[in-house]
Amino acid sequence: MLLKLLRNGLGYLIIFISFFIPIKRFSRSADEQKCVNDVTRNMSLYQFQACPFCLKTRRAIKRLGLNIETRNALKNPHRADLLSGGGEIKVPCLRIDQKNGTIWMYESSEIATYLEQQFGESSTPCSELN
Ligand SMILES: N[C@@H](CCC(=O)N[C@@H](CS)C(=O)NCC(=O)O)C(=O)O
Repeated sequence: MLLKLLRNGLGYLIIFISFFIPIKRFSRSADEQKCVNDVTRNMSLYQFQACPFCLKTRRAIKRLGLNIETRNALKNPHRADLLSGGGEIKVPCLRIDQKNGTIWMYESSEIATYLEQQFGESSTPCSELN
């Protein structure tokens, strides 16, 4: 209980500090943004508000200008979905719904790298993929 309080307190302290650390946003044209929004409509981030790894992932999402829905994994139905779909209650987890199935991607670094490769500066423009 005390450990949980301390962990949450520390998490919120990190969120507070990060509020003062600016994020250099990646910018793209309106058409390109629309295309990216269409792609990210099939993604959602299972997370806890006060989790530092989730904060790191949310900052990566913000920096890349992505509209990815965040889902509170402390509460159902999201918690139950994460467990049944991904296999464990660990956050952050990026859910990617595709025609041929759903990918549950754990690990903040892996998620950040994936999003950077898909939507970052060196990625293939979204409009050229279709
Ligand atoms: N190496 C993982 C660490 C993730 C992690 O430890 N997440 C914690 C929350 S900060 C968690 O999900 N713990 C399970 C729980 O609290 O039930 C990452 O970078 O994503």
